[in-house]
Amino acid sequence: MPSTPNAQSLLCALLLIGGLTAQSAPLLIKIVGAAPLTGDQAASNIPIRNGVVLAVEEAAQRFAKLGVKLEYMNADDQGSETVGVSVAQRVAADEHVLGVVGHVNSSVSLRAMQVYARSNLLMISAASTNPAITTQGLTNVARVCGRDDVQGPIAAQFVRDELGLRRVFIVNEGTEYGRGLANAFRARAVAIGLNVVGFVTNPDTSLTAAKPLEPAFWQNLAQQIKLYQPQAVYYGGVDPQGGALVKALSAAGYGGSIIAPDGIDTDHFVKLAGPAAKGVYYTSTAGLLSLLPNATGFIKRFQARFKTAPESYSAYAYDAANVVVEAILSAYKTGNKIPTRAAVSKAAKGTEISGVTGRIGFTAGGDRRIADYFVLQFKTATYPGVVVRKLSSAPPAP
Ligand code: ABU
Repeated sequence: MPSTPNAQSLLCALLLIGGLTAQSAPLLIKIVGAAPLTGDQAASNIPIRNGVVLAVEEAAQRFAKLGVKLEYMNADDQGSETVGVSVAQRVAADEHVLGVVGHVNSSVSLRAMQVYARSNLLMISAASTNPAITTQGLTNVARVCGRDDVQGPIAAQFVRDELGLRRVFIVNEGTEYGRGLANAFRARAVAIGLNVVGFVTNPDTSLTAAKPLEPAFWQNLAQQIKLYQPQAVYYGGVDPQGGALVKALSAAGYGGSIIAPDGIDTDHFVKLAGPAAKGVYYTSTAGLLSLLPNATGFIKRFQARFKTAPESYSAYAYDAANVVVEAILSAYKTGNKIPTRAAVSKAAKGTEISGVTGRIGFTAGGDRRIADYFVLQFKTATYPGVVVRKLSSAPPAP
């Protein structure tokens, strides 16, 4: 027969367990960096992820004073919608996670944010620019970058007003991001009298390294584009396909202008396009770090930590992570109480910080109240380009 512990020994055991728990398991909070960290977009997203790592490491001391261990957690979505959803499910299932900085690809953010919404887990993207991220009224979602319904029209306006061109050919990678930008560019282009001579959507919407498009696809496309004699080609998409397109256009002897969005605001694009990157224009919702008044210290600390220079969106990821940090701290009311995810999401929408990228505060939908937009050009085949235009804008009215 099993022996029955008496009340005194049971109490001792409970006290021992309680004591051990308090000593060996400090309260733990995790902040996640979600981005493509492997695959063909990894090179352009590791600098973004590192912005989150730096912010979390710097904030750890503030949490330690509260008896809380703050930890960074990686979430590699590979730039894939399906991987992104399963990664989001894993992240949401970890009760220690109180905030996600990410994702980067809008098509991934759009799906992952629905998973996070089920537990009201905060997601702040540094770089997902598709409008639908913040127009759905989710209380757990925000971003520190601008939007494609501003970015796309700016490019069309630039082509007409600054480059003085009329005949444009539009290509896009087929994702919500690329297609959305192409449509936004086309709508403004038509409205201001540009002649859209062609519009091609990539038939393969996979962005994963598992299914890269063959160089022949781009070579054929470049030849076809030339037949339409455009004065400008607008590309909506990210750098793997943008690099291939720009290279193919150059090889085909295309001599007109090329303009693309922030998906090519990466050193990786320049490496992929090679000498053909020279002269390419791009819009971005991320400013040049060298022009940001508060960036000097950030650049030094980033360089010291990762032995490489930050890219434009690294600073936005750093700021997004700091918004998460401030939201958790403000929701962390008293004592050893870990705030709920709902409390953190609510606090984030009301958080205001003076970040590396400027003043950050949010609309009810989660957009940055005032976002910056830039037109840049790779004057040489080196990253980053130089700013040729800048403007600031509130998000379009709902
Ligand atoms: N905005 C650059 C990252 C790509 C995307 O939004 O899908």
